[in-house]
Amino acid sequence: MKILKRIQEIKNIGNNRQLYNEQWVETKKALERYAIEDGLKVSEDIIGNLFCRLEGYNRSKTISIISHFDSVENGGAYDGIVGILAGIEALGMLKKKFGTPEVSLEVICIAEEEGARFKTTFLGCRALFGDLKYENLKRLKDKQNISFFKAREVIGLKPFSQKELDRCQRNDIITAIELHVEQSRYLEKTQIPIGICTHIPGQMKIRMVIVGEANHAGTTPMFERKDALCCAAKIISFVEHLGIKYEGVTTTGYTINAKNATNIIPSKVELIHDMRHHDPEVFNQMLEDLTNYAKREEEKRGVHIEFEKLVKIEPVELSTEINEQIKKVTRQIGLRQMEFKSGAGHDVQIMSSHDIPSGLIFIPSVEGISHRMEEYTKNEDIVNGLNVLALTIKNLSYG
Ligand code: HGY
Ligand code: MN
Ligand code: MN
Ligand code: MN
Repeated sequence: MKILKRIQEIKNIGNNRQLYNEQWVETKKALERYAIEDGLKVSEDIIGNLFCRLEGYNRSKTISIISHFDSVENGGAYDGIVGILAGIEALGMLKKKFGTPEVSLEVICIAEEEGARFKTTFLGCRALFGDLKYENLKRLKDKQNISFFKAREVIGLKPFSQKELDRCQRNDIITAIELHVEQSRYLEKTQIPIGICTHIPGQMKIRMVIVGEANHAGTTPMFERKDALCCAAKIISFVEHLGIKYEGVTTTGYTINAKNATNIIPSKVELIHDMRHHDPEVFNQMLEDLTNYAKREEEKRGVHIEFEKLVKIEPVELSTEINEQIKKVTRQIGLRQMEFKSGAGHDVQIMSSHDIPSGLIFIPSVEGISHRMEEYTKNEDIVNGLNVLALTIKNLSYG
C-alpha cells in the first residue's frame, strides 16, 4: 500500500499546511506526483483545488472522492490528507484492475477547508458551487496582515475576477464520498474499525470586534468605563453557556488589540465564535440568542460591537443509500461498522447541502486526538479505510 509511505512524505513536509503557504505548495506538488504515478489526469482551478481524474465512458457525470489538504496550524498529517491519498490510490487500483469506469471518477483535493489562515472555512468546496464572492476574498487578511491576493501572488498565482471565480462551478458531480479520520473516540472505545457518518453539524463562524474606550485604569470610576475586554469576557462565557444549554458545541478564539498594559482600560478586542449544532432550528436559535445578548451588552456598556457572519454552513443528514453501499462493502470485507454523527465539519457537507448524495467513512483516531501534532491513525486502520473506499467506489461505478 503506497498510502503508508506517502503519508510519511506528507508528514515530512510539515504540519502547518495553510492556504498558499510553502508547505501547502509542497503538499499539492506531492499529490500531483502521486496522482500521475497512479495513472490519473491532473488539473486544478484558480482557487488551487486539485482534480485527479479517471475518465469514464460517460464523461458528463462524476463520482467524486473528496477531502482537503490544508491543515490547522500545528495540525496532524491525517486530517484531510488520508482521504485524498486513499482516493488517489483507490482510483489507481480500480483503473489497473477494471479499466474504464462507466462514469468518471475524480479525487477532489480541496485547497482550503480549515479556515486556519483567513478565518473563513470551506473556501475550496464553496468555490465549486459559486458560493465565493470576489469582494469578500479581497478583504481577507491573515495574522501577518497579508491579504488573500498577496498570498497568491507570492506563490505565483495570478489574480482573478468574479467571472473567473464563477467558472470554478461544477455541475457534473453525482456522488461524493469522503474518507476521514474520526477525530473522536467512538471507534477506539468500541474497537470497531469503520465508522459511517449519518449527520454533520451546522457550523458558523461569527466575528465580533468590540470597541470600547481606552482610559486611565486608576482614575476612571468603574461605572464610567467602556471596557472592551470585560464586555468580551461576558460574551465569551455566554457563548459557552449556549453550547451547554443547547447541547451543541461552541468555541471562541480572540485577539486583544488593547495596549497590553494594566493601567489602560482595554479599548478593542476581536473575537471569532465557532458555533455548531446538528438541529437546523436550534442552530439558528443560537445565532439569535447571541445577537440579542451582544446588543444588550452593547447598550449597557456604551461600547460598539461590529458583528460579521464569516461563514454559516447548515447541518446535513448524509445519504442513506450511500451509507447502505458502504455497509454492504464493510460486510463483504468482513469488517464491523457503526453509524454515528460527526462533531467535525467536512467537505462532503458542502456537497450534501447542494443535494449531491454523499457519504463519509471514518477510521479510528488514537485517543481521539486531532488538530494537534500528536494526531495518529494506525496503519491497519488506514488500509481498512482505503479498501472500504475502493470497493464502495467500484460498486458505484463499475456495476
Ligand atoms: O473544524 C472542523 O470541524 C474541521 O476540522 N474543519
Ligand atoms: Mn480539521
Ligand atoms: Mn478535516
Ligand atoms: Mn473533511
